[in-house]
Formats: sequence, structure tokens, C-alpha cells
Amino acid sequence: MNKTGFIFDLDGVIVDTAKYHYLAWRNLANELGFEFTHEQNELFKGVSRKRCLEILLDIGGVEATQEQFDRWMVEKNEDYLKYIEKMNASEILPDVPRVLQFLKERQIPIALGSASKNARPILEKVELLPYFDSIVDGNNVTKAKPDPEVFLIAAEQLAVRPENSVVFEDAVAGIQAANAANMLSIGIGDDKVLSEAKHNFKDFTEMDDGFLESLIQQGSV
Ligand code: B16
Ligand code: MG
Repeated sequence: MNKTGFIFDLDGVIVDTAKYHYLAWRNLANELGFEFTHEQNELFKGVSRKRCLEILLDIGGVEATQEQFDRWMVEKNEDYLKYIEKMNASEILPDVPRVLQFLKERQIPIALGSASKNARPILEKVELLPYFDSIVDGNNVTKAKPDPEVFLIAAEQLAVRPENSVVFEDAVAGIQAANAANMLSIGIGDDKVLSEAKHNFKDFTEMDDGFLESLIQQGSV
């Protein structure tokens, strides 16, 4: 019998840290003399910090030396961490604890698969860390989503096969990574944006226990 494993993205699936990333990137853009809009922030979802800064500097038409680039990466993250510091369990997205609890009660292995290098402190802040059997984040990968690396490592750590893994993702690159890993991709958010996902939900409130049970069964044959 093959076990099913569940892999959760962090930002946009478990918590909405995109708003804090936005504030920190906007502060940096303003300091460099240009505007950064909510719409532009959409391009940053699921994208590594380094790639985000490259895109930001492109938007502003700013050329940076390596030393400036490195300094702005640190500056943005220090600013972001000031917002994260104030987070608590009230910021968990709707019904995430119900789903985690449902899986935990059935002893289903659970991993995090995130691009963020701040994943662990965020999970600690919102008191969800104990649910996770494995954390794979920006500190453990060499290739960013849509490369499947992050999810393949997560499945390996859970000792489940990729084809028996379920991935919850809010970013196009994340859905592509899950599909490339031969996992079952579930889009959380706008189904038009996440049209490559196998299933789509606006959020976890739309996902009932029967559906979760069917996901568990898909790997256990
Ligand atoms: P950090 P996810 C991603 O998280 C965010 O969506 C993305 O906007 C961010 O740039 C990236 O993490 C890196 O985050 O600066 O904290 O290392 O959606 O993959 O959980
Ligand atoms: Mg995300």
C-alpha cells in the first residue's frame, strides 16, 4: 500500500504574507525613487527573493552593482521581518487548521514546500509548526519553482512517491512545479489564473472532508 503525502505552499495557502512582502518591496522601491503597485506585486508570488529584486529593479529601471544588490536584499528582508514579528494565529487563512487537523488525525504525512527562507519562523509565529513532518523551503533548494525540486525533496522526506503526493499552491509557478513533479496539483485562489491545476478552490472553506478523504485514497491503492 502506498501512502499519500500532502505538501503545502506557505504564502497564499497557509498565510497571506504577500501583503508584507508587498510593503517591504514598496518601501525599497520608494527609497530608490519609484512606485511599486499591488498589480506588480502579483509577479512576485512564489518567486524567490533574488528574482523578486531583479524584477523590481527592472520595473524601476535601476542598475545595481553586486554590492548594492546584496545590500538591498538584506534591507528588504530586515524590513519584511519587522512585519512578520507581529504575526499571530489570527492570520492563518480560513479553514487551514481544520484541514491540517483532519490529515493529522489520520496520520497522513504533511510537508511544507515554500520558496521562502523565512518559512520556519512564520510557522512558529502562527503556531502551526507542530503539524509539519518536514519543512522544505528556500534554504533547501537550488532551483526555484517552476522547477519541481522543492516538492520532490518534500516527498522524499515524507517517504511518499511523487505520484502519491498532493500539492496545495496559489502561484502559477508552483502549480507548474507540482505538475512537473508528477504530483496532484490543487490551486488555491483564482481558477482562471491557476488553470493548469488539476483541481481548483477559492480557499479551504470550499474543500469538504469528503474531498480530502478522496485525495488520501488516491495514493493508498
Ligand atoms: P523570502 P511561497 C514565496 O513564498 C513568496 O510567495 C514570494 O513572494 C517570496 O519572494 C518568496 O517566498 C521568498 O520569500 O524572501 O521570505 O525568502 O509562496 O513559496 O511560500
Ligand atoms: Mg505561494
